[in-house]
Formats: sequence, structure tokens, C-alpha cells
Amino acid sequence: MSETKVVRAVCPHDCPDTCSMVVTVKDGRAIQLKGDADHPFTDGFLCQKVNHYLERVYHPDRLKYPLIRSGPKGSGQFRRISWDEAIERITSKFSEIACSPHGPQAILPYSYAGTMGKLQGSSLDRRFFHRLGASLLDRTICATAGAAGSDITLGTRAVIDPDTVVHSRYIINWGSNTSVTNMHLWTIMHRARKAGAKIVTIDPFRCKTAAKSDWWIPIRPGTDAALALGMMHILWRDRLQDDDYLEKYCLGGDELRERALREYPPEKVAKITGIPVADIEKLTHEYAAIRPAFIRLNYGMQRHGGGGMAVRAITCLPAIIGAWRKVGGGAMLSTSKLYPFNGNALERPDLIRPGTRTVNMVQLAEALLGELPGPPVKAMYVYNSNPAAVCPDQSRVLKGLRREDLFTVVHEQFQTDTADYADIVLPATTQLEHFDIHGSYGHMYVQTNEAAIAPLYEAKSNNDVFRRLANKMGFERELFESSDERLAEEALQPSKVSPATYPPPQAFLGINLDRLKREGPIRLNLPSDYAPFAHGNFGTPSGKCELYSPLLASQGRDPLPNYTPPHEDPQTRPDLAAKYPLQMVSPPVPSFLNSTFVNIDSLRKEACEPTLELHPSDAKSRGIADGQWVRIFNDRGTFRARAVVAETVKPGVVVSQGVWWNRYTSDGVNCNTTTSTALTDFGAGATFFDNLVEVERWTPPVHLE
Ligand SMILES: Nc1nc2c(c(=O)[nH]1)N[C@H]1C(S)=C(S)[C@@H](COP(=O)(O)OP(=O)(O)OC[C@H]3O[C@@H](n4cnc5c(=O)[nH]c(N)nc54)[C@H](O)[C@@H]3O)O[C@H]1N2
Ligand SMILES: Nc1nc2c(c(=O)[nH]1)N[C@H]1C(S)=C(S)[C@@H](COP(=O)(O)OP(=O)(O)OC[C@H]3O[C@@H](n4cnc5c(=O)[nH]c(N)nc54)[C@H](O)[C@@H]3O)O[C@H]1N2
Ligand SMILES: [Mo]
Repeated sequence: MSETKVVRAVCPHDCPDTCSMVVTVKDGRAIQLKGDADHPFTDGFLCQKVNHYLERVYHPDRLKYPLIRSGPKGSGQFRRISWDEAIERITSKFSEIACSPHGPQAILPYSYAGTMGKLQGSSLDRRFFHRLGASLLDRTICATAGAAGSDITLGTRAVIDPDTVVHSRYIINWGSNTSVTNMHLWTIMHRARKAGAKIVTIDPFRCKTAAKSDWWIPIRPGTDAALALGMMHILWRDRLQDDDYLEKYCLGGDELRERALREYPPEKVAKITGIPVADIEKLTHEYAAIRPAFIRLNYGMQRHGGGGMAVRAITCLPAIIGAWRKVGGGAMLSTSKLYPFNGNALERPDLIRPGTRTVNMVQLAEALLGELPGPPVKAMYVYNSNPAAVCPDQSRVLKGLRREDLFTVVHEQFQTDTADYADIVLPATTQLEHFDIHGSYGHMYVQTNEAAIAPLYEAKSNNDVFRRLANKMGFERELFESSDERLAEEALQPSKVSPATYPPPQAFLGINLDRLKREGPIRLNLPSDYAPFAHGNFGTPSGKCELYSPLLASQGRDPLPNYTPPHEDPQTRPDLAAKYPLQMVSPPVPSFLNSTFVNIDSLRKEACEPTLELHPSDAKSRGIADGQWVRIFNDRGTFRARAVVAETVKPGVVVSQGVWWNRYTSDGVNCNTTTSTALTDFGAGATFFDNLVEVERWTPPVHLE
């Protein structure tokens, strides 16, 4: 008798949309996967990548068994071993290092957001490494600058209910390629447009969203804080501010007004940002006049030296004009802080040994090459991440990964660029093969992901591997024996430590695992038409929108928003720009999700090959024609791409889309050979788009022409 069932799942990928999916399973095999029409926000449609998810699950290249290296590091030569042997080798190596003079901090866990699931993303892994005494990892590769900048001003991430964007009438995509990276919000923006909204996109690159907007405002990379301060100047100069909102709900309006009026006149801001004065004036007047006004900020714009300040400055704007008052007005960086998941129960930070050092994941090159304080990294355990492709300063990351004395474990679904450098490779389950619970950073629904099928081959989930490792290490059973469902229940229990305004503690009221399994996606227990800051209610120490931050003042830092130039800014680093005059931005390509999906043939074909978009004037002065191969380089490294000569960028800016797998490029490296490990001003985040390069023609070997 053949048996067919339908299972509810959740897209696990690092994307604000966190789509609800339904999977049809026949005789234990998933035969269909589609969007779940019952999800109010994700609305039954999936992106082109996740529409191909079954191709990923049943891909012939799935890692099937544990492997041990049988050739030189990086050669990709492995032989099969049993799980027992793999666990034995890993735990005996970890024990040996822990007992050596270096101690357990010489072991480095390395993970990011391969899955956003609370359980397979950040639960038993943290418990295991905390219990082991391993180095801590500061997970800064994506969002920490913006998070820190927003926290200073608002005491949480800028947020409104994204469903209410349908009411917005002035929409600014500020460094957000919304139609690609947050497509369900884009459909809502589109509905707002049909009802009369104007859509503006501020972006150095004429990305898909900019191309589809009513107005594209090209800005010089890394100068958004200056634009925001210039807008404040005009708002106060022309008396467009909301004095009542400033008075009741903000701290430091007078001080900020002073600074904006004195230090950021439009002429100066035009020089910094490359935006004509008339456009800055027009943007500001429209922003102040048309209500509700909404700013979608995303993480692309904070990958610069001044990324924290940029987000801090932009998140002041809605308060100055009182945009938060109206449903559909305000700004949104992320909804993640609306979910009161009990991270402490899952991760058990109480197990961390006092004084344990923290390694910033952006500085993996430095960590592996022994340039950070503390013990050398002798072992690294990689899961949910592909650092050989996604990390900055790739040549040095790869040099570190090639170290003969480094013991590297990679738990993966596929033989990625990172897995090539492993000593032990472990096969991981996909989202259809394990249980999880999800929040979202782009909507307000909690969801559970049921395992639709049994693990394929010998794949194991992250948590199952940590259970086995912990057992073999002899760690306390009660720390690791909880089932994933039990962990999900713990995640939904409010933290004992009294939570502040954000996350709102009542958001999980009435939501439990039984209901989630029965009913599917459940909206957070927050009012419909949620407008969190309509009456102040900020998460800052003062409870106000801190235009002036007493905390920063007490730390001896600038208490007001200011413009921090990029590290590699032609205006402030003419010395560097003399050699490397072009600012390179390397944002995602629609067909991939960071480096995930690059190995799916249909999606890779769609993305074609690495490209470099440059302005006709920059191409001409270098003798480069559209479609020719070019070499992009700076002191850190070189990669190759095909030139796209177009007015999608302004002179002085180049764009290379997509984090390719190194093995699928012409020269075995990607754009991250040129990016730097310098950190942002706040949040110690990555500065991928703060990157000066030079470009020249390259004559490729015959087979590439
Ligand atoms: N298809 C797809 N979707 C994704 C991803 C993916 O890889 N592929 N990645 C996911 C992840 S991990 C994240 S963090 C989000 C990111 O989501 P977004 O932030 O929307 O993504 P990006 O394309 O990195 O950046 C958005 C835009 O910022 C622009 N930008 C760069 N520098 C500046 C600047 O200085 N100022 C301004 N104003 N704009 C600037 C870029 O040109 C880009 O068009 O997307 C998620 N969604
Ligand atoms: N130049 C440049 N570099 C960038 C960016 C950029 O825009 N430009 N974007 C940056 C950003 S925003 C981010 S967030 C980072 C992303 O960096 P990563 O989080 O490393 O992202 P991915 O490249 O998607 O790699 C995730 C890996 O996890 C694996 N995986 C998925 N599910 C599981 C699981 O359940 N278990 C295990 N063990 N593995 C699993 C996938 O197969 C995949 O190889 O990259 C950053 N790097
Ligand atoms: Mo990200």
C-alpha cells in the first residue's frame, strides 16, 4: 500500500522571509515542495532558489558518509569511515588539545546561518563548546554593526509590523535590495504602490529593486550617515520636524539639531555622498510631507567601516518627523527582537568558563594564522557555514586552512570549498530531515519544521552529532539528552531573567509546541497593526529614542550621530586610491543564498559566471569592453570576472554580484580574495563592501573565451 502525507516545513535559509512550505511525501520520499498558502506573510510562493530545494535534498553530490582526509590538505581526497570512528577521532583530538598546555580554547567552533532554526542553529552546539571550554565565536559576519547602531538609538532593532507596509505611502529602500533579498515584503510594497505609494531606493548599485523603483538615488558607498545628517539639516532648517514627538519621546533633539545644522549643510553632504543638492532637498521634503513614511534598511548598507553610525543616524529620522506615530510609518531593520525565544535555556551561557576568549568570525584569517591574542587555534569545527568562500581576506583564510597542524572538522550537506580542507567531513541532514522551530527576521510568525523524511544515507542533524560527541566526551547526560521537541518547548518558555521592553515578553503568550504542530504558523501575540514606537516605548535605558546617547558619552565616544568615512574611502585615503581607485561592492546574486545553492546546476547556470559591473567611463579609460574578462585586484588578492559595462553604477564604483564557490570560478578564488577583515565602528562587524580595488583587462586561457 503506498502512503502519501503532507508535512509542514520552514525554509531554513538566512533570509528575512522564512517561508512556510508544504512537502508532499510518498512512500518516504519527498515528491513535491511548495509554498504554504496558509502563511499570511509568505503567501504560498517561494523564491526561485528554494523552489529547487528538492534538487538540493536529492542531489547526487550530497555528502553521504563520514570521511577522513586521504590526500594533502585542500586536495579534496577522502575515504569513507564509520560514524563511530569519526566521533572517536574528533573527541580524542579535542581531548588531547584540551589537556595540552594550550587548553581547550585552542578549539574554535565556526558556524553561522546555514540554518536559521533555533535548534539546529544555536542550541546543543553552544552547550557542547561551552562545556568543552572552547573559544567563543563572535558571530559578526552579517548584522552586528546595524544591530548595534539601531540599539543605540532605539534600544532594539528598528521594527514595524511588515504587513502594515501596505499602508505606507513613501517607501525608501535604504541599502536594501528588497525585491531580491526580501521578496515577500516587496510584494507588499508593490501593493502599497498600487494604492499610491512612491518607492525610492538609495543604493550605489542599480540593483533589481532600484531598477523597479520610482526613483533610484545612487549614493557613494559607505556615506549614508552623511546623507541622513544632511536630511536632518533640511528638516530642522525648514521646520519640518515633529516637535511634539521630539519633546515627549526623544532624548537630545536640541543637541542633534545643533550638529546637523552646523556640520551637515547640503552642499557638504552632496560632496561626500555624490548626490546632487537638489536631490537631497527633494528627498527630504517628500519624506517629511508624505505619510506614512517607511524606511526599509537592510544589512547591505552596514558592511562599511562606519556601518554602525550609518544605521544609528538613519534610525533617528522617523523620530524627527514623527513617522513612528502612524501604522505603516517608521523603519525596519529586523523583526528578530520581537521573538522572546529563551536563548539562555537553549545555549546555556552559564557553562562558559570565566575569562574565555572570543574570536571574531570575520577575522578567521588572523585566528588561523596565529595573529590574535590567546592560544593558537589547533582545531576548528565548522558547521552551518562555508568560510572558505564567505570570509573576507580569502587568500589568508585558505592559507590558514592549509596548515598541516590544524585539525579541521566540517559538518556539511555538500563537499564545499571549506570541506575540501577538512580532516574529517561529516554528512548533515537538510531541513526535510530534521525537526526545528523558527522565528524570523522579516515577519511576525512562529513556525515549526517537521521532519518530512528520514535522514538520507548516514546524514545526521547538528544536534544529533553534538549529542554523540558529548556522550563520547563523558559530558553530563542531562545537558544533552533532551529531544529536539523538548528543546523547542524550552525555547518557548519565557526567560526567568526579567526581560526588558524588547523582546516584548507577552509575544509568546498562548503559543506552545502543540498549537504550532497542529495549526502551523502562529502570529506573535502582538496587536494587529502593531506600531511599536507610536507612543515612545523605546528599549533604550531612558525609554526614549536616544538621538543623544548618555551611554556613548559615558564611554567617551561621540554621543551624537556622525559620519564615519569608510576605511577605504578615496576621499580620506587618497594614498590608497592612487593605487586602487574603485570602490567595490559585492552583494548577493538572486540565484544564490550567500554561497548556498552555487552547486545546484540550474541555479548556477542562471547566474552564469562571476561578473564585474563598471561604468562606461571607467571601462573606457582602462580599455575594457563589455563582455571581456577582467582581473580585479588589490594588495590582498586577485579574482577574475567578466566585465559588464553599464550605467548600473556611478564612475568610481564597481559591483561583483554573488559569493561563488571557488571551484566554480576561472581561477579557484572568489571576490573575497579582495575584501578586508577590518571591522565596523560599532558591533565589530564585517566590512565586505568597504573595499578599494583596481581593474584591468585579462586575457584568459583559450577554454574560457
Ligand atoms: N537571493 C538572496 N537573498 C538573500 C541573500 C542572498 O544571498 N541571496 N542573503 C540573505 C542575507 S544573509 C542577508 S544579510 C540579506 C541582505 O539583504 P540586503 O541588505 O538587501 O542585501 P545586499 O544585496 O547585501 O545589500 C542591499 C543593497 O545595499 C547596497 N549597498 C552596498 N553598500 C551600500 C552603501 O554604502 N549604502 C547604501 N545605501 N547601499 C549600499 C548594495 O548595492 C545592495 O544592492 O539578504 C538575505 N537574502
Ligand atoms: N563578498 C561577500 N561576502 C559575503 C557576503 C556578501 O554579500 N559579499 N555576505 C555575507 C553574509 S550577509 C553572510 S550572512 C555570510 C553567510 O555565510 P554562511 O552562513 O557561511 O552562509 P552560506 O554560504 O550560505 O553557508 C552555509 C552553509 O551551511 C550549510 N548548512 C545548511 N544547513 C545545515 C545544517 O543543518 N547543518 C550543517 N552542518 N550545515 C548546514 C550549507 O550547506 C552551506 O554550505 O556571508 C557573508 N559573506
Ligand atoms: Mo547575512
